[in-house]
Amino acid sequence: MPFGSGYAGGPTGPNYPANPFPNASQTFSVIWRGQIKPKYSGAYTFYCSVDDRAWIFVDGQQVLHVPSWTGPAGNGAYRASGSVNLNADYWHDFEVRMQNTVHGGDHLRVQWASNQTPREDIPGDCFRLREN
Ligand SMILES: [Ca+2]
Repeated sequence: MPFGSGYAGGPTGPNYPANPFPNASQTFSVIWRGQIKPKYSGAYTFYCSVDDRAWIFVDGQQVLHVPSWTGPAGNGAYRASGSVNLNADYWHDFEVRMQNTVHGGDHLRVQWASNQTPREDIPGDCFRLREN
């Protein structure tokens, strides 16, 4: 599915995240950009809990789209990506996009797991801000 399809003015638009829903007052969108490097190479699964929508990209490829509210983090209410190969010797570009819509609450949590890494929040020493 093309990124953001079905959402008029959604995050495929050139002005994202500015004003994605111009007629709603309690909305906002956020992009977090950085890089991730796991301690062990292998196939990873990403997990996301969000209110209301999220998209996760690794090395420029969309790996997870959460199209609607999942419930709070810690409640078992995560959506999972497919398998994503990560190399422990390489900083992979990583981007999370989030939208909150008309309902007041919001939350976002992103985790990962692999055969050698129990599901966890991505550790701070495996993440850095992108330099460009
Ligand atoms: Ca919300």
